[in-house]
Amino acid sequence: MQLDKNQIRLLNDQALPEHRESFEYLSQRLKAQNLEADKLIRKIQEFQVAIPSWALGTGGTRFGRFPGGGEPRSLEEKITDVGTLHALNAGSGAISLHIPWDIPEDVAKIKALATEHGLLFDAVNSNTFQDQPEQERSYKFGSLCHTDARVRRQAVDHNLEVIRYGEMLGSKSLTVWLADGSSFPGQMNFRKALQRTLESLKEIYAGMPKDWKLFVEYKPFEPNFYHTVIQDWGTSHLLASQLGDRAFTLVDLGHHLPNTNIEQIVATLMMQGKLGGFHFNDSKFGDDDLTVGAMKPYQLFLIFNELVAGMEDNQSANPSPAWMIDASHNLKDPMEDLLQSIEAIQLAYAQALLVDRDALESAREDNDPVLAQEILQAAFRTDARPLIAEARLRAGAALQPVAAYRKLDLRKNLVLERGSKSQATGL
Ligand code: RM4
Ligand code: MN
Ligand code: MN
Repeated sequence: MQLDKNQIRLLNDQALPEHRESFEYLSQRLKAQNLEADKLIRKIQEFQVAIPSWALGTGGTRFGRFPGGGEPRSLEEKITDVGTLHALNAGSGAISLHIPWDIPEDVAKIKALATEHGLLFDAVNSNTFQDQPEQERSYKFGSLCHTDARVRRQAVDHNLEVIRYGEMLGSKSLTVWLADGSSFPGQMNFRKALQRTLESLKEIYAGMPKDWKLFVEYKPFEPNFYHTVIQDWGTSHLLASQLGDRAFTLVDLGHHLPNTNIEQIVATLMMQGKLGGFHFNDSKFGDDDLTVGAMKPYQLFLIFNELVAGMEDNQSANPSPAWMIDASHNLKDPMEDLLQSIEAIQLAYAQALLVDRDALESAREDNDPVLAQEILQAAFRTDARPLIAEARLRAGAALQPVAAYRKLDLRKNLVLERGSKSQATGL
């Protein structure tokens, strides 16, 4: 199902008078602060966030799963769903595949379909955290860190295979997230496990095409509860540094212990030119996979404040990070959740673009925390919604994506087309 642009236009027409009024007002306010709305809109339009293929179905917890129906049954249908999201918000122009959940059978057809929807293939993700039915050896006690060289071999080979799939589709990076670790004190030799992981990653790194990047994700807990081999950004950075120039750290917002200063991690990594990828989600306790911005929008803004500072810093050698939403949905319609997430990301980005950086820098140099806070919060408290709505409008997308999704009855149509019992591969 391809969304008809005319339907979006008709809905936009209804919301246009009110939008015009608020956009006009905001543009004037921004102008008074020497900010050009047109320039900001272009930046917002350029900021594209990849949708992971596993986010289109219902997730669930280990206690249960409550699917909503109409889930994509194939990679083609997943691409179509991301296409629908992109048609509505013009901000999710890429898809990130997880192998083996999304093995492309007919590469030419998959590529053509993605192009039809204006989508690129972002980082490919390997999966050595589950055993697959046809798999010879188990990852129960780890993969790249395993004590048995044959298990490590299998895990390395899997990653090399994922790279091959990515190459066929035009991806330029591989994300490695490992569930490796231990659940009981004494179970694993920390040093040996890390050393073996490094050796395995070296092989994967060597197997990447020369224009590819390797993203090393970290996580302090889950599914292992005592130790994870790559527990934090420091461990990831250590590995990335030893691997080489094309290895980077990947920050996933849900992969921190409560109250970790993630914005500081972002600043440090960007200063080192080592922030490669970014996974968005929100949480209260851990890796909760909640809608981006649902819980801590100010923290998201502070993180974007550092991301923007890093991206605008000409001295920093940090390449533009690969942006992706990483969430799996338990209660909401996944499509609505993703629309809300993209909106929250764009909003935080737009607000971070409004920060008066020169004034902030002098407040810092003058050791004036009061003024620094005024400057940051002036940007955070600006209602930037008309700006991102205008960015969408100019790109032919919906002024109000969630409302449009509902008014067009898109979930109902998906259920009619795919049935109420269809189940997507993924978590
Ligand atoms: C992990 C991690 C990875 C994602 C898997 C599905 O917690 O965030 O990025 O690939 O979940
Ligand atoms: Mn992640
Ligand atoms: Mn995660």
